Amino acid sequence: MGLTHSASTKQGLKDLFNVEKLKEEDCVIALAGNPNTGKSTVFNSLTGLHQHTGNWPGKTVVNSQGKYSHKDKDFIIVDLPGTYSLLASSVEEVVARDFICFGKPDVTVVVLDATCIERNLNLLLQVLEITDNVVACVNLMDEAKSKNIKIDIEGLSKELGIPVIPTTARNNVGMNNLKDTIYDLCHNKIETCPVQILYPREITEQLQILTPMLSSIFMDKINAKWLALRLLDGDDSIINSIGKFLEYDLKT
Ligand SMILES: Nc1nc2c(ncn2[C@@H]2O[C@H](COP(=O)(O)OP(=O)(O)OP(=O)(O)O)[C@@H](O)[C@H]2O)c(=O)[nH]1
Ligand SMILES: [Mg+2]
Repeated sequence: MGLTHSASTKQGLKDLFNVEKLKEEDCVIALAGNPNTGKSTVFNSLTGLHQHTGNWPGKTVVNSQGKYSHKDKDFIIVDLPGTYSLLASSVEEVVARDFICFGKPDVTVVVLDATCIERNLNLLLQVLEITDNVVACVNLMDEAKSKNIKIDIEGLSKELGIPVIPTTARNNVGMNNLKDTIYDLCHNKIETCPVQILYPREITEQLQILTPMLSSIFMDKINAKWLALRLLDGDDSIINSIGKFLEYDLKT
């Protein structure tokens, strides 16, 4: 079966994710993160009252979307459910994964809790397997400061190969910097070079076979290496989502 549908198009976003672009050049931003890291606070700080809440199509999970303008551009931001991973073991994880993977947001912001950053890196590294266009927002910087936790923001940014922005969203601190960085990434004014995760030899060998095969089927519709990893992991839910969003049956 051919690939007939692109979720990243204006109509695809509307039909599959209920995300409506007013103009083709509007930028779509996904906001991901572990539960309770301040995603909704970041979302509220960016969008003010320009937001609305519904459900994800076919799911009972809340879908909050908002809008903001920065410089000369309009941004649509989607507050994803809080998840510890994207391995699709809960409906929230499926929703977050499917949006990042098939909704093709222009930028994904991963909100991290500055007081327990290591625990939060698991999700961030999973997002970096799917997309290069990522900003890490290290939130709760005030809490970290009061606990005497120091974070080497520049060092983290170098290690991860993406921009890292410190924020205290509750007090609107760092938000302009975050908006500037999202803007720059959306408009190719900065490039990322995400850290590459090294897998054991057996997996690397399998990846070398599977990735080019998947790449030739799906082209740039999905990150082929990430898909190969999910298939090697025996993740059935990705096969279902490929059927739903890319109209391709991987079982036959
Ligand atoms: N001290 C401090 N508290 C914050 C900051 N940002 C958010 N909070 C607080 O952290 C708590 C959780 O914030 P939310 O924005 O609801 O977090 P969330 O990630 O959306 O949570 P879930 O949607 O449940 O995953 C709230 O009490 C916020 O007021 C911050 O920068 N500093
Ligand atoms: Mg929230």
